Amino acid sequence: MARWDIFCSVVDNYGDIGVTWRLARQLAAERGHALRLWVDDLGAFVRLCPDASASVESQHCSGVEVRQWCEPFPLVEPADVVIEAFACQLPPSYIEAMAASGSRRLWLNLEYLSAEDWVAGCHGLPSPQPGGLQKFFFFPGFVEGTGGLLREADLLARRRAFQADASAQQAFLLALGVEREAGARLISLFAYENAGLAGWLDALAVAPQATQLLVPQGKVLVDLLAWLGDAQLGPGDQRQRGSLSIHVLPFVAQDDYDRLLWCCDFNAVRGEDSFIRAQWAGRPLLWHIYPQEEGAHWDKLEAFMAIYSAALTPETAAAQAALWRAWNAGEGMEMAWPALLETWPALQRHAEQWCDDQAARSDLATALEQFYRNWLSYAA
Ligand code: TRH
Repeated sequence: MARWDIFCSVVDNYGDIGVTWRLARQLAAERGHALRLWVDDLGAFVRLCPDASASVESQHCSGVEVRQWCEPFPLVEPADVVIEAFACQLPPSYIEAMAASGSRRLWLNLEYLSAEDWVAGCHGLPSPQPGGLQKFFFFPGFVEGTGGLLREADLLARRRAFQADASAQQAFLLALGVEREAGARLISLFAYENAGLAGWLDALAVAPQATQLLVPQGKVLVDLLAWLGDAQLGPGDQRQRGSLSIHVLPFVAQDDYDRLLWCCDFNAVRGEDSFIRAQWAGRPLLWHIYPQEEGAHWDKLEAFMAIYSAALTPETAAAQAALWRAWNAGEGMEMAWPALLETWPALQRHAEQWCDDQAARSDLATALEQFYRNWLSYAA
């Protein structure tokens, strides 16, 4: 058993805390490590873990010691493995304590996920730091030579059992106020503000097959309100437009969000963590990538689409690419959605196959632990 400190600075949204909270839980539950998760915005953490408190300095949640990352930073003994998530800056006093401790600490910067080619070349590279310390870059990824993806050991077994259990799904949805209509396509929608939503909703409202669209509270509600011509929408609200019924859901706990994805036939997701979880759901998906300055996110989007669609026929790959580009450009969904439906069975098969292929690789927590062991034996 080793002691691990994970530092998370919440930049915006929920991806930073979403990833680190999952990783901390997994390392504690599956590997028996002592985990401290330092978070500078407990308010964001509590959205994902509603049983927690946003106002205590220290609390234990799912086997993890969750600590408020405040200034001045308390005097603590540095852990054996120190992870700064997404290049957040560790407290200077903590770095000094690492340098002064006399024993070696593994210091890792856990990077954002990208499918771009350069990632494998940078994964694991060292970066010398003042005070004789060394930091390593750890990149998650989809291909050999990267650190893999977050995936709990029992995740796919739990997912498949839930998807095979119609009454468990029904009970779960009913608790969220959703009654599943026979023959309707169930879609979840988690996205940033998106001008392309109107075109998609237009297409869904006139489609021959009914759609139930489940929208957890969040940024995209602005565009939903504009399309509906409503002033306000909250959890539990429902609207019908043609063959489209819209259900507004509360923002649910992280494990429930997984279940929501497992229930749906199609998941629109965003950022990093929900994007990975939709892949583990084994269902077709639509990714709203986190927009970056100067359009840097487009290369990331294209890089992922290239590897995700490699095994698809050119027609299916083109339909999927057209939809993803339309969604991220914020226009053209009314054309791209009906075209995608033509490829539906192939997309469904592919989503399961992709999930299996990715699951055949080491997961991120295992890769981190392996990196630590290698580092220890190298250091010995
Ligand atoms: O919230 P995000 O947009 O986070 C983003 C990305 O991580 C991006 O890469 C980063 O640069 C930026 O933040 C700062 O999307 P993401 O990554 O999917 O995180 C959302 C988390 O919220 C995820 O862990 C799932 C969780 N969630 C719930 O727990 N309940 C819910 O109801 C919903 C909708 C999401």
